[in-house]
Amino acid sequence: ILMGMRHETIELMFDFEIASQSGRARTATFKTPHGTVQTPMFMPVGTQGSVKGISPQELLEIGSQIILANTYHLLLRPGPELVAAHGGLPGFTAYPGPFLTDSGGFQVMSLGHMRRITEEGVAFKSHLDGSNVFLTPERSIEVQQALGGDVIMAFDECPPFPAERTYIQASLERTVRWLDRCLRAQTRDDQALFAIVQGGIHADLRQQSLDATLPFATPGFAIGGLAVGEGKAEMFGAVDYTAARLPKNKPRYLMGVGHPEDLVAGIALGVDMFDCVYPTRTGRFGYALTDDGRLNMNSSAQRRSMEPIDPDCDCYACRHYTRAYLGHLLKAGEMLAPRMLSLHNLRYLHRLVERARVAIASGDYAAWALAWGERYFQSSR
Ligand code: PRF
Ligand code: ZN
Repeated sequence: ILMGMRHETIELMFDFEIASQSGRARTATFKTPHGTVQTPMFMPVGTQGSVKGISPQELLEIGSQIILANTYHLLLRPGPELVAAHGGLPGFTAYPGPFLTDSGGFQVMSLGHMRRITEEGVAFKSHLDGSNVFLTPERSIEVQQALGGDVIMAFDECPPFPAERTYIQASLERTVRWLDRCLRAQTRDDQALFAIVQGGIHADLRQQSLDATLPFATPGFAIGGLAVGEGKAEMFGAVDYTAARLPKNKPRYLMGVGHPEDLVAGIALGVDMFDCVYPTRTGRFGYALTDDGRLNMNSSAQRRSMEPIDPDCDCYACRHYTRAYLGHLLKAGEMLAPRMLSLHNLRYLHRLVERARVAIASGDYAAWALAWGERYFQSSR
């Protein structure tokens, strides 16, 4: 009975209203306790409770709406108690808007060592000090409740690529049993727990995962298990199949994706939420995202350019700096360069999804996406 009541409260608190549609693409507003957000959207990654080099004030200025943080990292350091003592992530980080926390399963597999998966959970050694840690669905939810994100993720397993079909199937079945345990462990009614659909790149396994996951009727659904080394055609085949079978009236989140072209394609398939370290990571390496492709700001050609990175961009870097200055900062190893390129790249992805929302509302998303792609891929930079 309590679980049923909580379900109703959460449904009301996390209202998802579709405003317009074009083909399978849609715009919507998604209500959360820390603010209402517009979808499709891109979520910056703040693994340690900080989007590397970018202040909360800057995040608000560039139009960030939800920040992603990681259970795995914050559990190992500084520990959920310290974050909870600050009133959760908004108090700890001074970012006042919504957070989404990932459950830890994926990060254990990519960062932890000597991990052992059993029905009970995942045992692993911390990548920080080698200590033994045991993460279970119940513990992941307990930690995510302490972190206080508005959206929390089910504890799942993302198999590596490639993996045996039989392994992917056993793994997706375990992920469903873990989802059931996550929902039973949840005691707060102000956090939306999203289920994660697995199944690799196989349509029949995606279908099995969907059949077992959809009855839980969680307030949102994620597409997991992709962008792990499969090709783009295989990835979008799985996104196409899965997104088409998710409920229309709930947000859909494609985990760990992506690149500008992945957002444009994912939105066409009906995806609402994306996250990726790409804009900040590639920015730290000296690359800038533009409609003409990715610019290498380390190149000597850029160090002569009196132009901004992107004349259409309204970020601080584009309003104030020439490419030549940013190139100089990079060459000199000044920390302002990675900061400004990260800021610009995040603004680029936020503007990209803003333009996608306008195109969807205008009714011809496909035409906009095609025109965008023609210019983006034509560049030889
Ligand atoms: N599961 C979780 N987090 C993730 C993924 C997943 O499958 C992915 C897939 N690339 C990224 N982040 N819990
Ligand atoms: Zn810019």
